[in-house]
Amino acid sequence: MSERLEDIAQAMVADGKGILAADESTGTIKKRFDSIGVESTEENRRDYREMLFRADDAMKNCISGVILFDETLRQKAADGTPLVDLIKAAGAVPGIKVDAGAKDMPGFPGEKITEGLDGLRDRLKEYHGLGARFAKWRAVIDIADGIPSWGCVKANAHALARYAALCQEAGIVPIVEPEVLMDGPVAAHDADRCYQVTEWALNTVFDELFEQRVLLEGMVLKPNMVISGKNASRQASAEEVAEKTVRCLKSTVPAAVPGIAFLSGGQSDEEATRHLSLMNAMGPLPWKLTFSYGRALQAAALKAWGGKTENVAAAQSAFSHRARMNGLAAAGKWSADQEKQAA
Ligand code: 5MM
Repeated sequence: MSERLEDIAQAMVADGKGILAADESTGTIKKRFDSIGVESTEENRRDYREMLFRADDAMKNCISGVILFDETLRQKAADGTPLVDLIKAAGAVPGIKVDAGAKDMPGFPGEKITEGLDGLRDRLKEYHGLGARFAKWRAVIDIADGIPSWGCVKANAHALARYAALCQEAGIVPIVEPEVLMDGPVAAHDADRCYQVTEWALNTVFDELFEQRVLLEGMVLKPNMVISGKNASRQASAEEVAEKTVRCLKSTVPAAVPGIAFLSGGQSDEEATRHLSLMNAMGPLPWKLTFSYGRALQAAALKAWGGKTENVAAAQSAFSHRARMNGLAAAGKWSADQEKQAA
């Protein structure tokens, strides 16, 4: 595969494909495993992820890249094959989460700042040697009374841009993920409030990317959709989410960016698919629009697996089903009927 940043970024948003976010840190994967009553040991985490990466139908036809956690990038399958090689053999690009997590921001109660810039240049060099060709850094923006603040939006955008510049120096495509959370506490957190905050965050991020001389052609944006908060008194329809998201992105994301790969952020599997498909059906658009889902790609597979070897085939078929549905959505061709037929 070409080593040019622009080519890697294009491969990550290839037609009808999207990214599998399997980069749950140790605490998050433990929560996922707790939900199915499986202990979060290194071996179980390996078995679960190996099951996903060996799901040929999904991996070869619908997945362009996989975001890994540090442990997974170094792990071997049960037969000794490095997990990275399974991903490459399926024709997908291996990626690595490089942020050190969103921590309480000093002086800004209720807000977070993502850490991880110290030593990042050396870590990126090592990750490149281990096969990673893209990376991910997630900034978290909360919505609440008086939140987010300018200080928080600015500091997170600056860190994202510093990270992106370091990635490109190392020959690694940065996924830039400013996530405006949908689980805020306030009833007034409707889709319009999400629109304002998302527009603000994205404008600030692209200002900072420009100032840090980041090559837009060699990055992928991973934003939230413009959606009502979980506790909003009014819930936007799927059509409204699609229309507002596309409008917000068109007003903030330069056309030089090759692709936008959404996070699912707590939407149900089918909602995340429906929204993506509606947006793509609104084309032509200046960039590719696809998925980089964690929960919305894995939830059904995780449940079907349940930690048991005898369930591997069923879990792989649950994963392949979701991946296929999202592959269709990335082309604007998903429908509820197809969902039922394929299931
Ligand atoms: C897979 O989850 C990712 C890692 O989360 P932690 O660092 O908290 O363990 C997460 O960043 C994920 O890639 C994005 O939030 C998108 O995942 P969802 O589930 O929102 O699609």
